[in-house]
Amino acid sequence: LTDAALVRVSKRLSRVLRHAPESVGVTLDPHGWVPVDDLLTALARHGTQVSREQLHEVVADNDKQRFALRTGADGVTWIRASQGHSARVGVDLGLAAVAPPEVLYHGTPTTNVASILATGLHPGRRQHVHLSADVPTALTVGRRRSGSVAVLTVRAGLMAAAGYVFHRSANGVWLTAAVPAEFVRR
Ligand code: HQG
Repeated sequence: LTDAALVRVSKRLSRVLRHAPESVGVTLDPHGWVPVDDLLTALARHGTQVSREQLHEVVADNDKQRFALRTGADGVTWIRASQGHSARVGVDLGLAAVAPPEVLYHGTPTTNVASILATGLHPGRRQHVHLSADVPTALTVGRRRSGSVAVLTVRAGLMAAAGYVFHRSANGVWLTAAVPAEFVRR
């Protein structure tokens, strides 16, 4: 596939596997997985022809390793998004609670900063607040939306000590339900 096609299919997969499986008529299992063959059949029925080999290429080449594949003992291969799901899709990724590093980072358009400092980080339409392990990654996340980006520091160690739970997705994104304002620093 061309680079443009890889991105196009990746975006389509993100939409289906994170936000709208019903848009192509597939159902995710409770942990977010769907059999690859079911997904490819459904995509083809909705105008996106992707072969099994091409799907594997999209997964392997993906810049953020957004998708995970798993083959069961019965030989059936399943796929899911490793993170980023909408709350309304309601999947349980089954990730263990992990002790976070002392600080994590959150990149966001500067226009959000005042509100975040006042009310904390909310998951919005997603299941979790997404946090980055390093500043460059947080900058990349924040830049998706606007030119002017702020990187906020989250006192993850203090949060964990206070009983808040953190997970790390298979592709290294830190996830937590919400971050109260007292743990956010500019
Ligand atoms: C903001 C990408 C005002 C928050 C990335 C963010 C990530 C507030 C936006 C993943 C707020 C939600 C998620 C408050 C939060 N006031 N704004 N109180 N609380 N916000 O897209 O973290 O490329 O749901 O700062 O790499 O930007 O799609 O979250 O700007 O891992 O794979 O509300 O998406 O991954 O936006 O990004 P999002 P996010 P992919």
